[in-house]
Amino acid sequence: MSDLSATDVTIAELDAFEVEFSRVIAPLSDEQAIRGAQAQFLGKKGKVAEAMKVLGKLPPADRPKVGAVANRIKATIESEVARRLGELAQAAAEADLARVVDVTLPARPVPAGRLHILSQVRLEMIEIFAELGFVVADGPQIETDWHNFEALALPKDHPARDMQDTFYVSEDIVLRTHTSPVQVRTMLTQAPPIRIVAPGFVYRRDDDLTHSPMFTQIEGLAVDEGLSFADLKGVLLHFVKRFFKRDLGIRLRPSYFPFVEPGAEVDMQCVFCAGPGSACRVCKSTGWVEIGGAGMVDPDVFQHVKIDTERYTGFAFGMGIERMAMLRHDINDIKFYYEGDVRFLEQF
Ligand code: 2NM
Repeated sequence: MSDLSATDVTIAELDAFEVEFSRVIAPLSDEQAIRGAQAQFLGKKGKVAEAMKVLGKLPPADRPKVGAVANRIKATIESEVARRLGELAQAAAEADLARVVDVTLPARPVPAGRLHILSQVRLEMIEIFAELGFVVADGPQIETDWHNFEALALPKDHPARDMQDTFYVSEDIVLRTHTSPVQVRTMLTQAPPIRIVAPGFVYRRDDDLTHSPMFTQIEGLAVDEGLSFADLKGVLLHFVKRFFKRDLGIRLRPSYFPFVEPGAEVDMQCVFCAGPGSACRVCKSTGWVEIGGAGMVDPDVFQHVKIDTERYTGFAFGMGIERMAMLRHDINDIKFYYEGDVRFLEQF
């Protein structure tokens, strides 16, 4: 042992502080105690300072080496103090948070939105017609009298104008009573062959249990060479089977629409009952329910939009989206569509 120099002894002593300090600080768990331990080693009268008092007695050449060891020990102790104080602060913050927020609670459910049932049904209807080559056409809801009536062979004095009580914006401007003006605009701007569906809001001065002043329609139009009533029936039959996912039949009853000739009302077999004989509120036990109107475009309409009546024929049809959604989802009152009651809406 006698060959250990004073320098070696001092360095060994300083090195021992590092181990000693970690033993001292390990069980401490409050800031004051940790600061105390720090002072005990690094303070003015601390262990490191005490050990360094011998520095003046060591050979001058050894002093930088001893100083470097002392600095290393100081740095180690300081960083250990900082690390432990950081841990304490973090634990305190977490404890604080836990008092206010129970982080183990399950998250509050975020209510998922969805498309309105009328939008869902509209998109499904569009999809089915798209499979048959129809594309969506769009137009203004505030229309000229000409696009909504005149071009559809409904002059101002025509009695059929009463069929659709109209909201007038001014003498020549109306809220469209059907989406047919979209067909008119398409025929004015596109050459046949035409295959379009026009979905959207329409307006009529009606307001009772089965009528709303604003409702949604989808109308279809095909114009080409050689189109016949059979093509119309084929499109409607395909639509009904696809939409209701059942092998239902349709029938076309002669009826009057001013812009088609011949015109027909479209019935389909009742989705709710087994036909005549069973007491059914939907079809009144006839086995058939009306779903819309249709017909061959009247040559008068083609003349208004300058389509060659010698070359082209066309068929058109129209359905109410509210009605199709009612039949599809067993909804029995149109008011549900417009009330915005989530108990209704979230069923779909
Ligand atoms: C219906 C019924 C019958 C129809 C006719 C036309 C047009 F513009 F081509 F003349 N568009 N829509 C039509 C025909 C609509 O809805 C009940």
